[in-house]
Amino acid sequence: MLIKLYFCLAAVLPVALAGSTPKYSQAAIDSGAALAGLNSIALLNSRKSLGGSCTASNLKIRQEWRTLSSAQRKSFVAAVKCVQSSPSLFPAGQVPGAVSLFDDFVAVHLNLTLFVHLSATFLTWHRYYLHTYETKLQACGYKGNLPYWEWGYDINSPRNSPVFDGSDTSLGSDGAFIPHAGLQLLTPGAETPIIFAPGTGGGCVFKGPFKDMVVHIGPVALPIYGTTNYTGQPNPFLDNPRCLKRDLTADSTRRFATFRNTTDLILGTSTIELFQAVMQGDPRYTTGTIGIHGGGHYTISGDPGGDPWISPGDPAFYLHHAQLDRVYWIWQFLDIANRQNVWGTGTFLDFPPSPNVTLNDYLDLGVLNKPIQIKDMISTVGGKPLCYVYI
Ligand SMILES: *[C@@H]1O[C@H](CO)[C@@H](O)[C@H](O)[C@H]1NC(C)=O
Ligand SMILES: *[C@@H]1O[C@H](CO)[C@@H](O)[C@H](O)[C@H]1NC(C)=O
Ligand SMILES: *[C@@H]1O[C@H](CO)[C@@H](O)[C@H](O)[C@H]1NC(C)=O
Ligand SMILES: *[C@@H]1O[C@H](CO)[C@@H](O)[C@H](O)[C@H]1NC(C)=O
Ligand SMILES: [Cu+2]
Repeated sequence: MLIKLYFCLAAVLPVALAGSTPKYSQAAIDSGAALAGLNSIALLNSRKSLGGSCTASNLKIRQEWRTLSSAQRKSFVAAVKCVQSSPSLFPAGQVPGAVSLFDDFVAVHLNLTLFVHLSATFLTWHRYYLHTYETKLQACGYKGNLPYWEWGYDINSPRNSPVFDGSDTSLGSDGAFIPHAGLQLLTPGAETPIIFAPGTGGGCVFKGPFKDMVVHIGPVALPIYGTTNYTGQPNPFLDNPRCLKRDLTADSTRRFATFRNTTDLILGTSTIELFQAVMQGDPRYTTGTIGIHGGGHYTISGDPGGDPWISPGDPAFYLHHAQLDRVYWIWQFLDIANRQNVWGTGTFLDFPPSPNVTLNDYLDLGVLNKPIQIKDMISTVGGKPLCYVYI
């Protein structure tokens, strides 16, 4: 009994020695206790690094979806709907599929896909993109901060997740079930595809918020079930109104986005080069994996969620990417002195070859926000303008 308790405490409350990361038992890693412990260390360390305009009194806290009250979750959904009914920022006629400000986010992501994935700017570009989305929600009257979705809780049944259970306090349900073969993903350079067991949806979101949402942009490269082929529109910027589809795929969560996968990434990489590569399943470094990044995306799947170019067209995208940003933040603040750099070039898998990216380079958000230097996106508490942490 005593021994059991001792191991249990040792797993959950490791001694956080200055400058060194604690050792966790496999059980603590698999249950999420280790990740929670690492989050606490990152929180303590980030509170010591506040800079610029970021102070203890204006520090914002991003929380996991299920820790928000029902009222907070409903106000978040209301703000997303407000962004979806706000006018597009593009000059009239320039992007016909950008019917609302929400679609602008999709158009900008689509436009920059080949520069902000498997490149040096993946983490900081998405950090700025999410921050900008958060400010648009707040401009719509939302008083909270961007929530995140911890996939680790949902590996057995994403359908029953508070994020996707179809209740008024979710982001809407799974898609209606349509019998189909599984996804087959042929990642760049791979010879054999990653094959998933079919998801539990495939059709339109049938219940809860976003049941009647209209998707406008794309698709660009939507996987065709049971094949390694894709389908898309010749001009994805045109308006192509259709329902929001999901295909919640537990096989993706279980294989690529478990507590173990996330914790192993954080504890197993000590350079930004490897951290970003393992997170994305970069084929230049790993094979047979899509990383936690792909793991979360293909848990959502569907249209637009399963199309890498336009995945921000599903409101769940932002909670998934906030979790990725949280993992980046935890990793950084376990050794912040050594984790403020970027590595790589500005093109997808460095194709076509391009110069190394530096901290002085700018991140482009098109119509959504002004260009900003990467160095201002490195610390979430740097105050230029970021000032948030995760709990
Ligand atoms: C796409 O990016 C180019 C270059 O930055 C820009 O000129 C163009 O306006 C962008 N289009 C959209 C739809 O964002
Ligand atoms: C996939 O696309 C290729 C090339 O367009 C085509 O030859 C093949 O028949 C397609 N396969 C399936 C299963 O649709
Ligand atoms: C992810 O974690 C699960 C156990 O939680 C493990 O079975 C799987 O092999 C891991 N995947 C990768 C790519 O490490
Ligand atoms: C780009 O970065 C790589 C990795 O650090 C380095 O080996 C290479 O020399 C750099 N290239 C240039 C042109 O600076
Ligand atoms: Cu992206």
